[in-house]
Amino acid sequence: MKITDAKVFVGGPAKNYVTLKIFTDQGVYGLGDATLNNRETLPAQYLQDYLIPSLIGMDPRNSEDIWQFFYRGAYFRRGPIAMAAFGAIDMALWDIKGKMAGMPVYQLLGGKSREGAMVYAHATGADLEDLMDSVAAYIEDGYKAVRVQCGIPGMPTASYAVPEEKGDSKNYMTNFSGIRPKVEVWDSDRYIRYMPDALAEIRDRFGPELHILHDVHHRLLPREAAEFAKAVEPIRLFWLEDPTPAEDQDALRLIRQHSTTPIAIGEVFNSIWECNKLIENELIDYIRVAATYGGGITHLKRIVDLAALHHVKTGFHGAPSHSPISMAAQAHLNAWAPNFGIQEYLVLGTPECNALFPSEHRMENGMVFVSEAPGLGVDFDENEAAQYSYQPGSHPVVRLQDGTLWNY
Ligand code: GCO
Ligand code: MG
Repeated sequence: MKITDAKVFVGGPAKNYVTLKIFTDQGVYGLGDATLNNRETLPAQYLQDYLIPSLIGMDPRNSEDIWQFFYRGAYFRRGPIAMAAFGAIDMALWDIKGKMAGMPVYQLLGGKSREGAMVYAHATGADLEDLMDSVAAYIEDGYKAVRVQCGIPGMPTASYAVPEEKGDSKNYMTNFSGIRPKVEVWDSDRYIRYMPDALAEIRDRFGPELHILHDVHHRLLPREAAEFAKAVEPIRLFWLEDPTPAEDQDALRLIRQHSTTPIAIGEVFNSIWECNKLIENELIDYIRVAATYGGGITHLKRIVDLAALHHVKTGFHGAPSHSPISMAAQAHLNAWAPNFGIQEYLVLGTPECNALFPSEHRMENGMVFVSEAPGLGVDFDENEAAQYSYQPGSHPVVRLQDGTLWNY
């Protein structure tokens, strides 16, 4: 069996999805997602210029060897661009493998460990009152877990994942359009003084059953993060996400020494080498690496297996920039993983998105039910794709009030 061709498409409804389609001499094709949010043209170019020429002629069934060929063959290893490109190839090869075997990918990983996988939605609001309405709406829809973010009184600008205007909450998406970054102004002290009480009010209003998650988005210093994690301990969060930037892994030790609040980290990691120490030292509770820029199913499975040895559960990144293809790859891992924790899930299902990526996966009552179709269980409509093209976008940058640049 041989790979005969591969094509890359960039674009989509309101998002630049990077979709890879690998063709074979047996008529079976595979799909992969290489969407690196706001840097989409780079993995696309990497695939086109460097990887696809070598891929043609290879036996698609040898997905492990092909992964090693590109990873080791790059010499300059890792990084989000390369790992997104390898990840897309890897997902497409698992898709082909499943289609050839006549089995959904989760069967090839070891079968189902559960029927449905719990997901969390993003509740948000310009203020706490709006956030409460947003949480209530998700509970009404059957969600068992919600991530909560809201505006902080006196904060100079709206900050991460928070709308500027009241009333703009459920299904709010950060607007990344335009190539020049928008500037947010941040004040950690204000945040630390306000947010623990706000989280306590949410717990009081919705009771002990709701799984409450909160994302600090890398904004705090280690000592501040330890103070914050300790202050929110009585609220019993499901997790506290990215309390500090993850480059300094010892920072997590300080947080651990001061609090038992569960910690989730890893959405910006690209490989096992960025989280093996955090996992082995049991400094985190949930690992958030995504199939998209974490090298696909082959590499993410290695991380999941290591995590399982250290009581670390999965909580894969699932921001709306991931296309339904990588969300499907993660749905298969979630169905299998003995140490599954939760899946981040944002409403992708606009009619335009469903038309571009017809999918067999089902979302019901805050749970994802994995597709039983052979392969990944998602298709890609090239006719639909023809109407879309790349639209430039950028993440905001963050400054402190005196102008100092901070972490987005
Ligand atoms: C999350 C993330 C995202 C990121 C986004 C950047 O927890 O979902 O923090 O919202 O900000 O993926 O592209
Ligand atoms: Mg996050």
